[in-house]
Amino acid sequence: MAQPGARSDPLSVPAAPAAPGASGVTGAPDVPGVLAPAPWVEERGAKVRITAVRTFLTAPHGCPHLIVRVETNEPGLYGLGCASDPQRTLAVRSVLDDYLAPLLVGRDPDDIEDLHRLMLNSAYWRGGSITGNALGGVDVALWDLKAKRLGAPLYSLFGGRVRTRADAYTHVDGAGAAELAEKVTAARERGYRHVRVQAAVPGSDTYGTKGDGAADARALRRRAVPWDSAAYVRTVPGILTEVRERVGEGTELLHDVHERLDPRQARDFLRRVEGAGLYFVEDLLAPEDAAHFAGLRAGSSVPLAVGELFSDVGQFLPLLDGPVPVIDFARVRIPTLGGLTPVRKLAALCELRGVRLAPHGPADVSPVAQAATLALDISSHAFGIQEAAVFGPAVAEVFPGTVTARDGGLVPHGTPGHGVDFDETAARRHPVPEPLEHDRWALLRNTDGSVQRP
Ligand code: GCO
Ligand code: MG
Repeated sequence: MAQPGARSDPLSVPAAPAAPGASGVTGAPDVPGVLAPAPWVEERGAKVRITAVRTFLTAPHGCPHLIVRVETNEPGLYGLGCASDPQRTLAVRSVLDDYLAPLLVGRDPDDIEDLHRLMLNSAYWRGGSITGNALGGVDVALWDLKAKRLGAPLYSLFGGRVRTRADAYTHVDGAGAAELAEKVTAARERGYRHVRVQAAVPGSDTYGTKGDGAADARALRRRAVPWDSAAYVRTVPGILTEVRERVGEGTELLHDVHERLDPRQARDFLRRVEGAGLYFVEDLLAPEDAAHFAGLRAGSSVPLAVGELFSDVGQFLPLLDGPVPVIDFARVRIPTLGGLTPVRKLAALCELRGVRLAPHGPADVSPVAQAATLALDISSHAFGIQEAAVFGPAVAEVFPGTVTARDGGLVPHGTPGHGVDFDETAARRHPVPEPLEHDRWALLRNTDGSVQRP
C-alpha cells in the first residue's frame, strides 16, 4: 500500500533513537532521552528499560492489523499489543511512531498505570478511536511484557482464573429462516452454543448480504444498493423468530443491528423481536443516540448489548448509572478503549452493577488483542460472552499461539504473557490494502439518498 510520510520500510518503522541527554533532565543520567522520568525510577534502580516501540502492518486475512512491539534492553524480553483500527490504521500508526515511541523509549516498562496516564495526558485533548487504539496497543504490550517478566500467564496478574473457558459466539448469515436455521444447527454441531444470526433484507444492503455473482459483488462494493431501515425492521424480527422456532430452545441466538436504527425504529424492532428469545440484541442505536437506551429498556425485556463504537470507558457510565443499569452487556473493544488498564476498571464496575461483558472480537481484532481480551474474560466475574473470529492458517502463521475456539469456547494457553507471538517475516507476506479499500460500509446511503449513520 502507499506509505504516506515516506516511510522507508513498508512494514516496520523503528522508533526514533533517543538522543543521549536530549531531555536535559538533571539527576537522571541513567535515563537518557527521557523527559521527566517518574521520581521513583532512580530510587528503584530499574534495570529493564524500553529501548523501542515498533509498529508493524500486516493483513493475513485481508483486514489491516497494526501490531505494536515494546522492546527492552533485556535480551528476548518484549511485549506485543494490537492497535488495529481498520478505518484509521495509518493515523494510529503515526500516533505510535511519532508521539508515543519517543515518549516511552528509556522508561521503565513496569509502571503501567503511570505510563498510561502519561500517554493519555500527552495528547492533551481527550478521546477518540485514534488515540484509544494507539494507547490500547502499547498498554496490552506492557501487560504482556510484565507477565512475561514474572513468568506468569496474563490472567494470573488479574487475580487468576474464575472459569476454565470463555464461552464464545460465532456468526452465521443468510437469506431466510430455513437457510439460517440450517447454519445455526451446523454451528451447534461444531460446538457453539451461542450463534449470531444476520439475515439478508430483500432490496436493502445489510450484513448477511453476500450478493449473487460478480455484478452483485461489484454493486455491494460501491454500496450501490441503499440501506432500507423500514424493510429491516419489518423483515428481520420475523426471520429471527422463525429461526428460533426451527432450532428450538437450547441454542442462544444473538443479533447485531450495527447502530443502524433511530430510536423510534429501535423500539419497533424490539417489540417485533420479543418472541425470538434472543440472548441479546447488539448496538441498536448509534452512540449519539445513547440517551434513548433507558427508554428502550423500560419498554422491552430483550437483553441489550451496547458500546462497540465507544472509544472511552466513560461513555458507558450513564448506561450503568441510575437505580438500575439500562444495558445488560457492555460491548467492549479493548484496543479502541485504550487497552486493558481502563477496561479492567470498567469490568470491575460492571461486576458491581450486575452487567456482563460481551467483548468485541471479529476478524478486525487480531489474535494478539483476542488473547489479551481472553485474559480478562477468564479472570472477571463480569464476563458474559466473547465474540470469536475464525482465524485461518495464514493468520496462525503470522501470530503463533493464535487461540481458536474449541467446543464453543476459548481457552488461554497458560504460557507467560497473553500467549500470542508475532512472526515479522511471515507478516511481510501479507501487505495491508489501500486505506479506503477495507471498509465500504461508510459509503452506505439510505433509500432517500442521505448518508446512513452507523
Ligand atoms: C461485530 C462488529 C463488526 C464491525 C467491525 C467494523 O459486532 O463484530 O459490529 O461486524 O462491523 O468491527 O470494523
Ligand atoms: Mg457489532
